[in-house]
Amino acid sequence: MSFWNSMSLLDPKTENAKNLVLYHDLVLIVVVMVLVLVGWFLTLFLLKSFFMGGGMNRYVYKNELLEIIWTIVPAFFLFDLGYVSLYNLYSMEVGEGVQHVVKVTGHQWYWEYEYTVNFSNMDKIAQESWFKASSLEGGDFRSKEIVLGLSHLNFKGDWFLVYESFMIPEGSLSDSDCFSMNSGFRNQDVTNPCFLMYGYKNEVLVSTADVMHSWGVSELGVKADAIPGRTNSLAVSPFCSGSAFGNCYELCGAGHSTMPINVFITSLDNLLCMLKEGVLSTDEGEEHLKSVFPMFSYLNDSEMSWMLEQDWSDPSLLFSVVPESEDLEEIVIVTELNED
Ligand SMILES: [Cu+2]
Repeated sequence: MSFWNSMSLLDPKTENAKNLVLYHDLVLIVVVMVLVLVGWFLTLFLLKSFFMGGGMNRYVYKNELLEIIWTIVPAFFLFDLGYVSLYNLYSMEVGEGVQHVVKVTGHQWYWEYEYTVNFSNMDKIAQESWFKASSLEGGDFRSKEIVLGLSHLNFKGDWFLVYESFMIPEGSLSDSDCFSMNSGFRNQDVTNPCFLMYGYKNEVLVSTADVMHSWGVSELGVKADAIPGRTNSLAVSPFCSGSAFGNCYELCGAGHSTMPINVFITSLDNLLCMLKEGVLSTDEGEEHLKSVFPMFSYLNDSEMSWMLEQDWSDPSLLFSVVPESEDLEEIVIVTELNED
């Protein structure tokens, strides 16, 4: 994020962004060196009668060795810069070991993010730590924890979480605080950020539903054009958590300036929990949950707190949580679900 009076490049959050900053510094050093050298020669030759007298004829004109040197030395500089640049370019390739994939689709004028969420890789300890942290906020996450604990048994296969990310207009900006994901920055805050994880390789697939856009986040050192009929891929491996901000970098119409990018970088555990919670909070997720657990609405407080303490990795527990007063039909539904 750039602030007033920030004169330098942004703090890099990925190895690639760091390499780009270093490359910028390297080029700057070479440019200054060349400028000083050429400036010195220029002054020398323009004021030759003052500096050299008749030496110009004797040492410079038709001096083939000098000409060879001032042809080869710049060539070496260009070769070095080209080598480092190519090295950076190839290290940006996506390659193998991708841990998390986000599909980004550009629209006039907002971004859409899509994730594949798999409930079978549920980690109970990780989920618990997330909800303990969340409960600091003061909210009641008890029921959600139970729902999450149970859901991995029945949300089989891949679920696609798709949401849109709009810029928050100036009038509805809220102040940032340490729990919400709102940054509070004018023309930069969005309704829903893009979620990436640090310490792992994320792949961002960039495409568009209408005209050309460009998804770029300078702190992550990435930018890819969103071209109709094409999908471009980016590898992002952040080394720290936090927020990174970007923009659309391809003029895409009247609302081009109103589609900022907000990337929320968090740990693998937190990210999985947030995405799962996202799936559960969709209409389809809720509907599925109700169809799978019809007995949820019959539980009283003490039964809920008992459920909270159970280890839900054991599917046979589901038989016993159905209240005794419940009619047989409901129990049959739950039993059938557990047999397959
Ligand atoms: Cu644009």
